Amino acid sequence: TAPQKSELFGHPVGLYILFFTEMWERFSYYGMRAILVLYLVSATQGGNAGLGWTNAEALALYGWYTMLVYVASIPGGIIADKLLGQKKTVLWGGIILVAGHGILAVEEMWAFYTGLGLIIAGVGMLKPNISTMVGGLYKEGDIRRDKGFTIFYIGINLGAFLSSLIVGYVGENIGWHWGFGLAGIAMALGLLVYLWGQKYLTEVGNLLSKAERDSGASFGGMFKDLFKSPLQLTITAVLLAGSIYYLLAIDIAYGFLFIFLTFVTAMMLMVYKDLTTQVMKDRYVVMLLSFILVIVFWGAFEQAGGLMNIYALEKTDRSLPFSLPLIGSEVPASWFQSLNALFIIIFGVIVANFWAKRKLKSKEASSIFKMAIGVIIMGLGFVFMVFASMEFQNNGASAMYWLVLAYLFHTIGELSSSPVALSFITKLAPVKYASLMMGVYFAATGLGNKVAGIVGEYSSEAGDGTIFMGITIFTVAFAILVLLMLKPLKRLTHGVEDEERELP
Ligand code: LEU
Repeated sequence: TAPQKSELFGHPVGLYILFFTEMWERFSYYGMRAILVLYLVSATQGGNAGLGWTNAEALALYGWYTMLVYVASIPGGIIADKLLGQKKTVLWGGIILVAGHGILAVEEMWAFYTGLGLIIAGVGMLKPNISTMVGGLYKEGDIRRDKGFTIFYIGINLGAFLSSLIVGYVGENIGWHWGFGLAGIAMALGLLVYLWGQKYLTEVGNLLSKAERDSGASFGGMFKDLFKSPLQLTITAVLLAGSIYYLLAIDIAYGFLFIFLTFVTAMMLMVYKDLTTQVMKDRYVVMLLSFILVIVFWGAFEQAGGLMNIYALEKTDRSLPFSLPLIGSEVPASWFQSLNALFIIIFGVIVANFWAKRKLKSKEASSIFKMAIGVIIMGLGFVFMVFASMEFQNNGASAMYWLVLAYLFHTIGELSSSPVALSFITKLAPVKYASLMMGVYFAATGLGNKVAGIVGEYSSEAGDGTIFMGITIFTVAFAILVLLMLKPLKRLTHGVEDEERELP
């Protein structure tokens, strides 16, 4: 048989090629991210000199950067659908990323901004399209698809876990630019794996024929649809009013956000109109609705890097009864950031098996169900943070295990939601727009990040105990609402998951 067909541990070999490519890509992404803010705020003088920015300036750049990398997935998806196909777009994304991370090793301001720009473009081209390719390895109805995505997700977190420790250490102790350079080398390794593995990917990620790509709607006319019905008119009016208001209020960031949402709405309408059958249209609608769950999920979950990070630093008693080499007798606050990735590596397969078994027993295990349960488990994780806040009120510090328990619940929730969402998109998205839809999904996670930042900002007024409590109540209530609507939502999928089984 051809290499494409060969399997390893019950999955196509192509999965492992994508696994290691993405592992190195995430290694470079999260490694660079781990030292970015530290580099920005370090003094311009001294041994390991940084840029000497204020905390506020550094966090502002960080917020923009982490949102833009995911928003760039939309153009990245369009390039794949219309111009190159996913496979070649991933290749170019990888090359651009090697260049971007590599340039950051140069100690010059022009190099810094060029590097960031290239990384945004590179992630936008690579990340959504490599995810779509994972789905392409499995036939419709193959029960292994969800598990394949979980394996892929473990690769993501293996990269994230190792890099935050290794690049973090090199950046802080040897030099920031050595850390950035190391991220570049890691991405080069990913690129080599990808090139070497092409023979296992012959049937996935190829460009559709010109006739298929050019049929139906064109991007040129997409804005006309914004003004078609009273509902669309209302949505458009709100978006445009938002754009104008924020641009006039000189809050350029939010102004752009609204303009961007206007674009996305136009594109989504165009795609809807372009779909030819009611089944396709319904599946498309339920996919877009599931993105609301995605935004709620990441909007809560992403307190990890913000509020919970600061909580670990300022309000948690991190002292140990013994002393360890390198760190002494206090656990560094940043270590709590690695717990999520570590728990994913440990529990990934267990959670995926749990759901797969349920499915085989014909119990409820649809994607929407899993995602909603994931939101509930994640939301309940914040209850531990409420307890931690109460302990802090009484004792002036709270114990470390509250954070560990919270991250554990967050991770189990993530494993029930996030890889499932990736898989779900590849089941529902119309082939012609598969990459674009994945791009919109990642943009939704970027939006979730933004929401998390906004919620986090309120903690100084409301107190973090109240915020944690509020997040639990909102997320759990929202997910219950989704569960109540499970039947009609599932009807819209037209049984896309009913027939899943072990294919011969
Ligand atoms: N951990 C995920 C990743 O890097 C987060 C993403 C879905 C926003 O793939």
